Amino acid sequence: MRTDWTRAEIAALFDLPFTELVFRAAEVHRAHHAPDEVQLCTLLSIKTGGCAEDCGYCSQSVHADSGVKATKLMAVQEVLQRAAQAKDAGSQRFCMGAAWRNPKDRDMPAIVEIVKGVRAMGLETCMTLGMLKPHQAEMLADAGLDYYNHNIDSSPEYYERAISTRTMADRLDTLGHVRAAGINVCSGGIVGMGETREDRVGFVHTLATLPQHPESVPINALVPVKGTVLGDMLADTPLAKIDDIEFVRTVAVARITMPLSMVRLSAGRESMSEATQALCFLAGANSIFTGDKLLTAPNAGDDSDGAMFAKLGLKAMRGEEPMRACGAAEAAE
Ligand code: SAM
Ligand code: DTB
Ligand code: SF4
Repeated sequence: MRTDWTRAEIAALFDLPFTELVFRAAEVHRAHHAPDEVQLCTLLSIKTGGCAEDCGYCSQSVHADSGVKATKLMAVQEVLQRAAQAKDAGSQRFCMGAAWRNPKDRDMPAIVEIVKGVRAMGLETCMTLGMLKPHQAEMLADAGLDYYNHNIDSSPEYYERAISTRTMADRLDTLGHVRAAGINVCSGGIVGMGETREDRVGFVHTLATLPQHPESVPINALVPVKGTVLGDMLADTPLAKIDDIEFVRTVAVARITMPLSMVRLSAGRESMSEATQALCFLAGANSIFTGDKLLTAPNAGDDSDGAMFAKLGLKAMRGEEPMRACGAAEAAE
């Protein structure tokens, strides 16, 4: 798969007439994935709030005045109970998030126990715990962690405007440690933070030119939370909200430039119409978060998703992802 995309090529994709862009993305999607299958992932916040980082979009930062209460790391048994419920509801992957700048070594034994327990239930496991040291990535790999989520979130230029307590280079270092440990990479970002089209080009360019594309690419639309820098800014300038068509364009360009990746329609789906979501699925999105809660923000919910899937003729992906099969075939060539 190409990892030498130029910014000009990606900008040219964004500039295509909308129907042409979506058509091309749908062609790429069909060449590598079953177009009627959508992967279902369930999120659980295993440690909420009180995070030292100052990400301008996040309700869980100590720098935000969002009213989110900080909690301790959830007990292993409680996490396993929630994972069992997710499995019963048809989820394929269980994604666990902790509001940490980075995990401390003393947290790792409990995290390892959680990964082993969730995996033993036959669910794919994903963790997002902040920055990792190489030895922590190794510990997660040894525990059998399938995916690590660590988003680059925006273009390198816009990143510095949204976050000051760490750099894009820190982010890329952690992604390198995750790859080196042999864990699948989940990395994407947020659109609708007031960034420009050029920033969205830079965002997709950064992901599509990584030495290996992330296996999962979550695309979040900013959920504006009162008390966060970006949530408040958006409340003052409602026109800054991402346009639905521009959101679909971002999904389509991600699909074209990273053909084998699972592209996840992530946060922000709750306030998206079914028509916009349908366009995203046509343009190559093939994964969602299920349930009525993300980490702290509301999500669409299983009832409305069930109705939407029935209306659109979509079904839940089961078992081995087609992407992996394609990856295996490619490696064998
Ligand atoms: N602390 C870890 C980290 O930052 O990697 C893990 C949790 S963090 C909440 C995971 C991701 O959620 C962020 O990288 C960001 O893309 C997304 N996110 C956080 N707040 C959001 C919001 N209000 N709207 C949309 N996406 C959001
Ligand atoms: C990702 O890209 N989106 C998820 C997951 N990775 C961890 C998180 C979305 C968080 C939305 C805001 C909230 O719930 O606080
Ligand atoms: Fe902390 Fe992650 Fe929220 Fe940033 S996005 S404040 S690192 S929990």
